[in-house]
Amino acid sequence: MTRIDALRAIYPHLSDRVVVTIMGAVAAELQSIGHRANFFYLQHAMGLASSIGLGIALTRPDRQVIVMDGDGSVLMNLGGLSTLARYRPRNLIHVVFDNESLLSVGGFPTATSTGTDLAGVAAAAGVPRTITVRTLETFTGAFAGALEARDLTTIVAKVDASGPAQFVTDLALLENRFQFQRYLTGRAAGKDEPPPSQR
Ligand SMILES: Cc1ncc(C[n+]2csc(CCOP(=O)(O)OP(=O)(O)O)c2C)c(N)n1
Repeated sequence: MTRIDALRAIYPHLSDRVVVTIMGAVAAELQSIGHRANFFYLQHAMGLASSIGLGIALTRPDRQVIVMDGDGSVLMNLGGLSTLARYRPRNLIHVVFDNESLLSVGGFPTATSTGTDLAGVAAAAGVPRTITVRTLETFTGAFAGALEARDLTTIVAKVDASGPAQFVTDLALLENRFQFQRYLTGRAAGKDEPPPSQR
């Protein structure tokens, strides 16, 4: 399974949900399919996409939050899994694209290539629903199941260590941030904004 195929398969489900990705290949690939105001690509902070997602999920229980992570990023902050489990946001789905590699910086092998089982780690941390999938069919099935279950779910999707030809896009970090913030607060571009004193 390639990550871009997996992203294409679930893309129709992302239109009315909050999406947070880690930086690098997954961000570039999702953007290449089509950026939306409800997508936030967390730059630089490996391991913290799930923490941003957790904060949004807890403060916006009315929204479903999808976090898209990489194995190297999750491995850099394994404690993020126990924090997720501790608060158990039922409106958060954590997708970890596990290519067993730090692909975005040259493809160095990660610990999942030598046996670390991230779904097992998530389960041991207390995440109530975890699954590892290796095919597009099982991935889309697991994603649909998680949407329906309405409980904290970690889906580890084993994907090929292949990625986009380039990582640079014309969406600047601050532009993404302000657009996403407006989306979250219901002040999408084009809508009238109240003066700061009335917010
Ligand atoms: C704290 C931190 N350390 C290092 C980097 C440099 N860096 C950017 S992307 C990346 C690899 C990410 O690996 P993974 O999460 O497995 O995703 P992949 O690139 O394989 O899709 C690294 C090391 C960073 N952005 N932040």
